[in-house]
Amino acid sequence: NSYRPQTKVAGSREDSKINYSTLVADKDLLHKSIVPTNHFQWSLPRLPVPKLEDTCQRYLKSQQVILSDQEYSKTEAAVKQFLSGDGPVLHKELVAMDKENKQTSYISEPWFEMYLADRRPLVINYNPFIAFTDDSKPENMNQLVRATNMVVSSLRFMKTYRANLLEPDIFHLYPEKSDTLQFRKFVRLLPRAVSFYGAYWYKAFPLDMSQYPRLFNSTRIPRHEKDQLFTDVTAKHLLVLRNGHFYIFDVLDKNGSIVAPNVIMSHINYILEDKRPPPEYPIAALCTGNRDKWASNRIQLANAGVMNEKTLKLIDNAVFALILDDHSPTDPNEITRTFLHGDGVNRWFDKSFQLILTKDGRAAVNFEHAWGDGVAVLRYFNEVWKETTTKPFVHLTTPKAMVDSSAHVQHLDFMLDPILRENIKIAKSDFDRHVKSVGLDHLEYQTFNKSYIKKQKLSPDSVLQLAIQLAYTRQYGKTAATYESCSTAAFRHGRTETVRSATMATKTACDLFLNPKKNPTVADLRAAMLECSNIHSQLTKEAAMGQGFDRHLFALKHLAQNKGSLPDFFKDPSYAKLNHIILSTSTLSSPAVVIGGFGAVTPDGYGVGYAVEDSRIGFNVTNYPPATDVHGFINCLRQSLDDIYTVFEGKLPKK
Ligand code: BUJ
Repeated sequence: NSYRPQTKVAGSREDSKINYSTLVADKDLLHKSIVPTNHFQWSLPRLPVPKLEDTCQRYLKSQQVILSDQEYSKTEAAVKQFLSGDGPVLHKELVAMDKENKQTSYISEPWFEMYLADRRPLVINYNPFIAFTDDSKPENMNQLVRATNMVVSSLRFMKTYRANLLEPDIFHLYPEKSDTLQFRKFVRLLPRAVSFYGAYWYKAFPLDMSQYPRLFNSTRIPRHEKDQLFTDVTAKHLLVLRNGHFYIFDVLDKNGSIVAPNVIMSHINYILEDKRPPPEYPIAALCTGNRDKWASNRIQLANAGVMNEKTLKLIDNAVFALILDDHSPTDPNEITRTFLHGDGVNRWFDKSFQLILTKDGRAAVNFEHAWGDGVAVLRYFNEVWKETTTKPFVHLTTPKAMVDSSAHVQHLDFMLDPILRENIKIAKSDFDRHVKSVGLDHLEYQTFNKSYIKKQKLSPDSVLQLAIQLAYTRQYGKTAATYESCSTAAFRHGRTETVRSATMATKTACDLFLNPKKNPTVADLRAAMLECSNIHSQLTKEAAMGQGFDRHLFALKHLAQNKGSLPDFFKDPSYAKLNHIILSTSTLSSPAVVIGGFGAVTPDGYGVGYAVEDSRIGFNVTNYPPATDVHGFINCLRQSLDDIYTVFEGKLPKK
C-alpha cells in the first residue's frame, strides 16, 4: 500500500513500552524529562482535511492577487467546474483514505514522494542550512574544541531521545502557566491516549516528534525514479569528512555509551593533522548531482570493488556526518556559500544532517529535507548550542587522552574504475556550474526591531512579509506568487502548510506606498499596514491549524495522478502560475541561529530566509542571476524597511 508512511525505523523506540531510561548512564544524558518524550505522540490530533469549498475559496483569494481580471474569471470558472465534477469525488476518496490511515496524516506520503521522487540535486534545491551563533568565549571557538563539544552534545541529545527522556516538544501559548513543573507533574499522570487533551487544557500544544528517529544514523539513498530513506540505529561510528577524505571512528562503545570526550577529541585531532593531499577523484562529488545519475553511479561504485558496498554502508549508517573545513570565511555571503553548498568535495548531502565546522570554529547544520522539517532540526540545534556554550566538555587545556588514534580512526577508501573516475570529474564540473549559477546577498537591519513592531501593535512576521512584498513590487512593479513555510507539527505526522502571504491587503498597501499617483496620508498607510497584519496573522493561524489550501490541493492532485487522470482544474495555467513560487520564504528566530538560508525554488525567484529579533532584522536571499537581481532586491528590502519605519514614526515616506 503506497499510502503507508515511511517513518517507521527499524529498532526505533517510537512504539516501544520498554523503559530504556534505566539503561543509560547519567553522563550520556542532556537531561531527564519527567514527561516521557513520546508521551503525547499517541493522542496528537489528526491533521484535518479541509472542506473542499474552503480550499477553493482560499485558492481563489490567493489567485486574485496575482492574476489579471481576465485570467481570474477563467480560474473562477475552472474552480466552479472542479467543484461540480472531479473535485468532490477526489476529496471523498482522500477523506476515506485518511480515515483508513489514522496512524499518519493525509499529507505524509505525498510529501515524502514529492521530495524523494524529485531528480534534481539536493544541494541548493533542497538542503537548507542554519548556522550557530558564535560561542562568546573565543577559546571555545577553536575548531577542534568546538567540533568535539558539538559531537558530544549531539550524541547526548541522541541518547536522551532514545532513552525517552528528552523533554517533549511543546508549543506553549502561555509559557508562564505551562512551561512549569506543576504542568509536567500533571500531564505525566495522564494516560497516553488522552495526554494531549490535558496539555491542551493549559493551552500548551505538544508537537509531533515522529521525525526524530530519522535524525541520527540516517541517510537518503539514491535510487532510480525515487530515492529511499535509510536508518540503522545499530551503528556506533561517526563519519568525518576533511579535505575530500572520509574517516570513521566509534563514538559509542560496545555497550552503547558515549566514548570519553577527550578520546573523541584525540580522534578528531588525528584527522585534522592528517597531511595527505586531497583525493584526485573525490567520491563526494557524486552525491551532489542529478539523483538518477547518482543512483547509477552508486551501483557502478558498489560493483567496482569488493569492499565498496560495505564502505558505502558505513557512510549511510554513521550517526551523522561531521565536516571539517580548512578555510575561514568571514563575509556573511561567503559563510552562506560554505554552509549552503561548500566545494562539492568535502560534503555528503545525502546524510540526514551534516555538522560543518570551519577552520576558525564557525559551525552550521546543513540538512537533507525529505525526512524532516525545521522543527526537529532546530530543537536538536538549540540543545547543542545551549550545552556547548554553557557546559562544554573539553577545552584547549583538556589533557590528551592516552589513546592511539591511528588504531581507532579508519580512512575509508574506494576502488574506482575508469567510468567512475570520469563520472566524478563530470559530477564535480556539474556541481561547479550549478553553484556558480547561484547568486546571494544578505541584509542586517538595525533601525527598528521586534519589540518596536510589537509596540506598534502589529505582528512582526507580517511586517517582514509586507517588506518582502514591497521590495518585490518596488523592483518589478508587480505581485508574485509567494510562499511562507508554516509548520503543522501540532498534528500527528504533520509537515508544513503554505501561508500565501501576498494578499489583496499587501497589494493595496504596496500600491499606496509605491504608486506615484496615490497620495495617502500617514493614517492611510498605517491603516493599510494594520489590515495586512490582521489578514496575515489570520492566514498564519489557519495554516498552522491545517487550514491552508496548498497541501489539500497537492494531495488531491497526487491522488488523481496515481489514478492516471488529471482533472482540468490542475491543468489551468493559473494553477501552474500560483505554484511557480517566485518568493519562497522561511523564517526562524533563535538566539542560537546567526544566519541560515536555502536556494530559490524557481529560476526567476528568490529564496528568502529572514529573522526578526530584538537584536536585529536580518535577510539572507538567494537567486539565479541574471533572471533576477539579488543585490537590487536587498536594496529594495532596505528601502522598504526604511519606508515602514518612516510611517511608524508618523511621517510620509518619499516616493
Ligand atoms: O515549506 C516546507 O515544507 C519546507 C521549507 C522549504 N523552503 C525552504 C523552500 C521554504 N523549509 C524550511 O522552511 C526550512 C528552512 C530552514 C532555514 C531557514 C533560514 C532562516 C534564516 C534566518 C536567518 C536570517 C538572518 C540573516 C542575517 C544576515
